[in-house]
Amino acid sequence: MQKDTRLILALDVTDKNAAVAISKETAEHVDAIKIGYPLVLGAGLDIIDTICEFAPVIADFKVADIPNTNKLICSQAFEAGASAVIVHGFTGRDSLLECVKTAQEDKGDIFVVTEMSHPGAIEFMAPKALELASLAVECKAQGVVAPATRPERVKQIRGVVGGLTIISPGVGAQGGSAADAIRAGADHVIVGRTIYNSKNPGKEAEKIAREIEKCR
Ligand code: OMP
Repeated sequence: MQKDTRLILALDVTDKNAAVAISKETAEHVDAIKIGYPLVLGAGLDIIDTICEFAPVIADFKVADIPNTNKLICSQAFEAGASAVIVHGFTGRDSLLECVKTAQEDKGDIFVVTEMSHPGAIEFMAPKALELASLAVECKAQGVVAPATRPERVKQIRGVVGGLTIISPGVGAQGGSAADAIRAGADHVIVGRTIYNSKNPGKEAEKIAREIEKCR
């Protein structure tokens, strides 16, 4: 993934035409577009290939199963055109290693969720987040997902993952700030509702990209 605008669009709309229109409007301001269950279930897996025309696609399937099932899910995502897949690490080393192996075979990347950005992540994920970050390093994942809603945690996670890529959701609608997340050590911020619910998604994406640019 290019580290150009450092902005990733979370395209959580469910309608194909809306997804294409928003991608077209925002493409010049984003480094990647993240697609998850809302859009794939609404528009079908082929939507990954359609959106690839505008930017590299990260398939956010939060893969969390036994190694063989993980392999099957990741290879479907890469075959559909995804450049990267987001997976969970809490299922353990064998499950995560299978994702990384599949990604290497398919020339893609794996991002591992550490501590999620919503309040509920404090219950079960926070106590294990640094271990999950460490597991991502040991398994040779490309990067991790860390919460923009808690920049201090992004900083701690950066301390664990060294040079791995950190992508950071929770900006805008969840209360986090793009500049704070970048200053704390995120490589890219992930923004969904603030962009796709805006009257002018292109302008909104440009505004956030400018905010990021200023804190370089
Ligand atoms: P907005 O809150 O609308 O900006 O969207 C955030 C996007 O990031 C959504 O697609 C979430 O599913 C995703 N996300 C989080 O919000 N928090 C996390 O901890 C992890 C993710 C993710 O893996 O992308």
